[in-house]
Amino acid sequence: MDHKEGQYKVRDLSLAEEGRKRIEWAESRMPVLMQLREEFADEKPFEGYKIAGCLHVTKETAVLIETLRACGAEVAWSGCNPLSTQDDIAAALANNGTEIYAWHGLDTEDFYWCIERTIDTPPHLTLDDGADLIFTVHSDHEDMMDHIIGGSEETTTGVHRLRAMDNDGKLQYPVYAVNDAETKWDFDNVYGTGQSTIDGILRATSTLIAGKNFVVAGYGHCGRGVAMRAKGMGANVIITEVKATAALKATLEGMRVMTMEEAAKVGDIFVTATGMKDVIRGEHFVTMKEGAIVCNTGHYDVELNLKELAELSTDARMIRTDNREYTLENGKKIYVLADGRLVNLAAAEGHPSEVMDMSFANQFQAHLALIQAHEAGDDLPNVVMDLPVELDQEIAQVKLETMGLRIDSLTDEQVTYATDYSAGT
Ligand code: RBV
Repeated sequence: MDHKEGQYKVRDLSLAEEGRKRIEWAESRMPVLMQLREEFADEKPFEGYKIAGCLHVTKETAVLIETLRACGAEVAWSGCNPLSTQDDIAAALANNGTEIYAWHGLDTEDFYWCIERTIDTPPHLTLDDGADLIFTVHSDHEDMMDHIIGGSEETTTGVHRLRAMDNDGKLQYPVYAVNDAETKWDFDNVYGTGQSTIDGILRATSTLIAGKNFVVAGYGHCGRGVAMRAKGMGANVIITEVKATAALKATLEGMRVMTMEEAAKVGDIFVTATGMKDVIRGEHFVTMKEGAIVCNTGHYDVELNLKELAELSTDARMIRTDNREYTLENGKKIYVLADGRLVNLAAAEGHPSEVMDMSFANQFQAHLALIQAHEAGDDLPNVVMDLPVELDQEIAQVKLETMGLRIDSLTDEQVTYATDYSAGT
């Protein structure tokens, strides 16, 4: 472990060069964020502000961190999941002067130790993925509230947590729900999760997807993305749901819908994407087929009840990286990937850079907006806020341009037509 008090704690600083090359690769695929870096590098709107971040330490996050720093921010960072930190990226960031506390495979105690180090000096802004940092600040650091201007949240689960805090009147500073921006959820959650989840499953198993009964629990944006990609690879996709409209959409999109009780008996590969606990539990594991592969792509490791699986098992061993083989009392073997933690980040590299480009452009803009409001003396309410919808069109427009794509604009007559309610048949 390489540790410099107050500056970094990472697994191995000698991995920095490898990490640096991967960051450069991500930069070449994140034109929107790189354009923001170029646009604001001289002005440095973040100068004088400290951002504490708690988000997966990946090559894409490194591009976000270095963009914020290039635009003047002081940054202190921790990972937001025990298995998602890429040690070479953490090393490259530490080596480049980023205050970072993150390594792959830390335990719960170390996880919160890392978060605490990022707020040893109080931040002005918090940037979360899953709300663990903002929750820590609210629970244990009441004294920092006057210092903090606002925050942002990256993911669906975190936004749910924050809305619950907001409804309870417990939120003490304004937070942008970056997840809820169209250029985030409609791309990252669908195409990002879709591809990276399959990527994680393949790296951990190298299994054939074609012809398999592929069960996806949850048909929200993430589940839909996974189902779409699995179908495209020739799987027979089965959806389990608790929400009638979501189940109906799945049916009309050509998926089979059944209960988990039924799906457990026929599935070859299972992925949970619900945000709910105990989606696959003991009663399901015992009825699964020999060799079933089970994983989760939701933010927290609560969707698979692995405690019940362990109780039903006589043996467990790592059969390959990120793949644990359980032998059940009934003699069957079940393979659990990444110990039920989000398989796309634990067993693969998370979402591709191209989609994170838009998610992180939204993060950048959220923090810029918080600072601008602060400097203008605007008193933002202590609630969960949406980013302005115009921002989605701006981000999408830049993204299209960088892809060499052009779209039409309305003629003056069309604009008039669009607002003329008297025009009918
Ligand atoms: N996520 N980040 C990455 N490559 O850095 N991949 C996925 C990456 C984020 C994604 O935005 C999602 O909302 C969150 O991880 C789930 O924790």
